[in-house]
This record gives sequence, C-alpha cells and structure tokens, in this order.
Amino acid sequence: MKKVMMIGKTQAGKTSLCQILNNEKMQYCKTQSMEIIGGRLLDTPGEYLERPGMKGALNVTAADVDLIFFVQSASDESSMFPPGYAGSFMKPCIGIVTKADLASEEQIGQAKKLLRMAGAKEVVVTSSVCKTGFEELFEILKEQEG
Ligand SMILES: Nc1nc2c(ncn2[C@@H]2O[C@H](COP(=O)(O)OP(=O)(O)OP(=O)(O)O)[C@@H](O)[C@H]2O)c(=O)[nH]1
Ligand SMILES: [Mg+2]
Repeated sequence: MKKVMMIGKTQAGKTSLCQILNNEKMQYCKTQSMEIIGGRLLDTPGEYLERPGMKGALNVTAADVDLIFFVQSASDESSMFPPGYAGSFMKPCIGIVTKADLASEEQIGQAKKLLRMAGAKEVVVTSSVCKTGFEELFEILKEQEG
C-alpha cells in the first residue's frame, strides 16, 4: 500500500486523523518522533514543521511516501506553511482542514485559503470528532493506490 505523510503544527490533529483513517479509537497522545501507523500513515511531530532546523527532515522523509497531507486546524488562524511550500516536495500535497466542528464557516474558509497558498492542489474539510470528510479522504487514498 502507498504511504502518506502528515505535516502540520502541534495540536493540528495529525495523530487523530491517522487514528480515524486506521479505524482506531481517537485518543490523545503527543507525537514525539516520526511514527508509522498502520503500515502506510507516517505521522510526524508538529515540531518538525515549527522549528526551522527540523524542517529539512520532512523533505528528506518525503522521499519514502507517495502523498503528503498538509494538516491545518480550522480553529487556528495562523499557519506555519510557507507560501508555495508544496513546491519543496516532489510529491503531491493535499490540504486537510481539521476540527471543522469547532470552527465557523469563515474560519474553515480561512484555513482552506492558507492551505491553497501553501500549494495544496486539493483541500478536504474534516472533523475527527464528528468523523466527517473521511469518505473523501479514503477516496483520495484509493486513487493513489493506482
Ligand atoms: N474538536 C476537535 N478536536 C480535535 C479534532 N482533531 C483533533 N482534536 C484534538 O486536538 C488535540 C490535538 O490532536 P492531535 O491529533 O494529537 O494533534 P497532532 O497534530 O498530532 O499534534 P502533535 O503530535 O503535537 O504534533 C487533541 O486533544 C485532539 O483530541 C477534531 O476534529 N475536533
Ligand atoms: Mg501527533
């Protein structure tokens, strides 16, 4: 099966997303290092995106995956994704808005905009609490299986 790497700030909801995609119960656990979940989901700690000195590790590890998810919480008005960030990866980047259950339509729109500015070619809005948006995600993952 093809692999996906999650990139996003701490608390963005990357691990929760992995848990739902892997049919596990959602359970909070701070990610401390890069971790493979269910054989195909590569979870990363938010610090890798937030700390300039660690960002390069994401680009190196991206060589091992087929697809990248840029994960942005709708309840977070700021983003750590530089404009055009997707261009630094040789892999397709999909934007994932998380925590839609906590946000207004306006906030969701803002998160989508941030992800598109980062170069995400497609954006999916999700809530891991309400389990919405996952059919679309599974569809994207399937498409990628070729
Ligand atoms: N309301 C709501 N809370 C969420 C959602 N997704 C995640 N959370 C909560 O947000 C917090 C952080 O979620 P994580 O999935 O651990 O975040 P992360 O991106 O893996 O964070 P790091 O491991 O620190 O990089 C947890 O308390 C989750 O329960 C969601 O869709 N809705
Ligand atoms: Mg995590």
